[in-house]
Amino acid sequence: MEQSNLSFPKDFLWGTATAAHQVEGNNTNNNWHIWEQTPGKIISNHTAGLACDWWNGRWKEDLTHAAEDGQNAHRFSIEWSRIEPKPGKWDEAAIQAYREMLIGMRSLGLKPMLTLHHFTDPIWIYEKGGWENDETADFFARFVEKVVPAFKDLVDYWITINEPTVYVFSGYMAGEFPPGKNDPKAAFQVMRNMLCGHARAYRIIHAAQPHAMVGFAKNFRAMIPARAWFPPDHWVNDFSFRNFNNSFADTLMSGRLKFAFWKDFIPEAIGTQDYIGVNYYTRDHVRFNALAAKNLFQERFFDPRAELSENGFIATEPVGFAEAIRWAQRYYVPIYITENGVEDSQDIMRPHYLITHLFEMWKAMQGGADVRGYMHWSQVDNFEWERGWTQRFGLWGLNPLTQERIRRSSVDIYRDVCMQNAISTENILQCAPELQSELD
Ligand code: IFM
Repeated sequence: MEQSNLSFPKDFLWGTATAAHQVEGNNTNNNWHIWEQTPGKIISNHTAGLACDWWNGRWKEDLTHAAEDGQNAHRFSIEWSRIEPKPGKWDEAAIQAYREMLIGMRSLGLKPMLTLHHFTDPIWIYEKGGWENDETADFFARFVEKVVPAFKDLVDYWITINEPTVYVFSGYMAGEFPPGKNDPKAAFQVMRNMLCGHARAYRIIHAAQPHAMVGFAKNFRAMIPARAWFPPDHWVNDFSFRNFNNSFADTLMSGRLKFAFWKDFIPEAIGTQDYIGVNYYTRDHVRFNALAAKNLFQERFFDPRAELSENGFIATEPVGFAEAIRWAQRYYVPIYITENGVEDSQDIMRPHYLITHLFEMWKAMQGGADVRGYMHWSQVDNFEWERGWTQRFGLWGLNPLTQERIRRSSVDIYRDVCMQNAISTENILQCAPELQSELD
């Protein structure tokens, strides 16, 4: 094997990603708090509780680790319900606390990437019908009008909404997120309103900060028809792919929203992404099942040959990451990988997962993909939504009872990559020796 490192462009962003509700702790004024208090909604009735205790200042410890480990960026989110606890009432102390966090990040050498909405809504929004209510896009715009002037001297990269299709599917189809519905028409309405909210936020940010980079984070689910020779597998796969992967992002190009059986035209959404954020985890095989009417006749499973994560939530499928990047190129904007990672409390598969995925990203870039940054999910174990504390995505482990941080060996591997701005031959030999033949 040639002994040269696989390097990345100068100024490439290397970081980790987190989200307010998952790390801050004591976020008791949002819809997830209500959901967590409702028995049976979260595995083992876990709650976010103190989470990683960031609201009491422990972000300093985790972000110091990140900076010491060679990272130069951090993606995080602000909690709407803290900043606007009641309609139109602003908590200036909360805004100040986020300013301190941003100043801290920058002084550690971490470029902040700020997410405005990451799954949670203030209780007052939830009580007004959440994003099913057309007014929520206006409320969101008012929130964005407030926070952009407060943070714009410290932030250049903005993410309007994290994973809108996950929010829609999990909350309005699968019933796993609040409000726990199975109502495709409501799902369509939420998607529509989130697009309007995104478009409003995009324009507000640009009016205040013309040079800003504004986008949204798309959870791309790779999927392929289980039986290439069987047309019904293609039909259900394509239907699912269009709805889950294309619906939101395509509307930002054409203004045309097509979701399930409904359509709309949202002209104000056209051209509202300066980059696309890609969150990638795994890949499904999709097959037609005449008995699965409730699931729109589709059944999903992982490739039986793929390595599965601890709880079977993720199959290691780096090829799906290559597909995600190729898919993102269709929008002709720069690409930032805003999440990628695996749940693995013992850190057994993470090193291999990490290096094989970074290798796919590097290859895609050699082929012309304009990828400008990679944020690993996550810096430290945190609260995993409906899966509670059962899944551990951190480079660093966390004992939520004692708040002790545990350094996993993946920290050193990612550190090498970030510090060298390259995947080294040693990284490959150590974590994914099978890649050697490709390099030869
Ligand atoms: O923890 C989540 C994150 O909030 C959104 N993307 C997927 C991650 C892992 O489940």
